[in-house]
Amino acid sequence: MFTARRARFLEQIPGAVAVFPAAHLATRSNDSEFDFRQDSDFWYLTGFDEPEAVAVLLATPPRPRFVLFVRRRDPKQEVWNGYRAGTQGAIKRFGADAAYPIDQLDKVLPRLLRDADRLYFRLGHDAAMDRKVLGALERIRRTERQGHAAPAAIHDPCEVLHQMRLVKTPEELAHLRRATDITCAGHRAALRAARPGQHEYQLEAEVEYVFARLGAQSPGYSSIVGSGPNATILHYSTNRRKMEEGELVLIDAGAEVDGYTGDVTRTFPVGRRFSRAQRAVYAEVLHAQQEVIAGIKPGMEWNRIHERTCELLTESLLKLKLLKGRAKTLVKKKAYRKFYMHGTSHWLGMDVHDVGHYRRRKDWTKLEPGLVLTIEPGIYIAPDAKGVPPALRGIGVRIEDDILVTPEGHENLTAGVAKEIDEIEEIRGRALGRAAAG
Ligand SMILES: [Mn+2]
Repeated sequence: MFTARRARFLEQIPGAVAVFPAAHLATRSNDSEFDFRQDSDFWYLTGFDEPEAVAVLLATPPRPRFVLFVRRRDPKQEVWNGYRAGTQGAIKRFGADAAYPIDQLDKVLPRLLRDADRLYFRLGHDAAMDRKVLGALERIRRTERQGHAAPAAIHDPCEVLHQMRLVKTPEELAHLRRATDITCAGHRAALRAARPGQHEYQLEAEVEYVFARLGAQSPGYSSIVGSGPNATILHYSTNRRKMEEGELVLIDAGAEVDGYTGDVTRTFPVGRRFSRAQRAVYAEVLHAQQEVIAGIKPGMEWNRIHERTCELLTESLLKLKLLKGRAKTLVKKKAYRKFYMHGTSHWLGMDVHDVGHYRRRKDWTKLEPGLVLTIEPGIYIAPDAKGVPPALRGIGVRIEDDILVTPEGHENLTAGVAKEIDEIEEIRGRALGRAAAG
């Protein structure tokens, strides 16, 4: 899989060399570190899951090559911090044509870069690596009289690589489906587990417990569990509040499996049923989400998703008496922004906000089979919103699913979690009924 990807990448940069650094370990506090997560670009091309590594892909004569710089094996260190592949592992297990210890990078890199037409390297992403690469170029320039030349231009490899990552291969979709399946299971568990009097972090634990138990390596991003007014805070991830009967709770969480993540949001009552006001808002968001999903098919321009959502939600806000006036004028003035302030969609894959162009110059990206995107409309009414029916204040609703574009239209990868009002109330009723009985 990785060999084929590297070959496809190299075909697109004839005569050039590309350099990709691995992610670094990040300090959490004092001498302890965050769990290591490999850089997605590096991982996509190598499958190599260690820090302190650099991949060099050469599309120069005599033939395409893949060179890995890795940490030296070190039995003493490995006892403390885990196994290292070393240079032999890089060749045998990860398919490198050659491998060097990472401490040899400064010495070897000029040899790999010299005489390439162009260099593909993402400047500005990793300052230490910028210095190393620019240093290597300078050392090559000093060997001009020996007949060598430094690459004449530096390009961003992501122009090529991110367009590759945007269109998911069947292998990637298999990983992504595992991630979205586990994501759904976590949300289903939360939908059963929530109880009035519980804290948001306890519900977060229910979701993440299921993620971990089913094999997710980590959540793909910080889980959001916002109850009551917290549901109106878009990236709330403090998750410390006590949830009360009569409130809604919004959960935005995704499981990461083998480098791919789900991204799902559900909003449901902490008790058994939606209040009349909550139901009214929820029904509008659900309607918009289902309408927009129904229209997803190849050829559609990406920006139409958000435009259509804003049109639908403007009508909803008029119905809810949150806005007054003519729909057309309100859409033009973006009046919905007071209650719907984020975008409707983003690409999904190895990163929750995955890579790939949304727009190039004047042209919006057209949907095509193999793209995966979220559809996530919402309505958020601040607790202190002025000129708003009091019953609606403090209500926040978002509903989000992960959609695969198919040749025929689309497939909802996260249809496995309830979102219809009746379904949700039935699940909540059964869950709380059992709790009362048991
Ligand atoms: Mn999202």
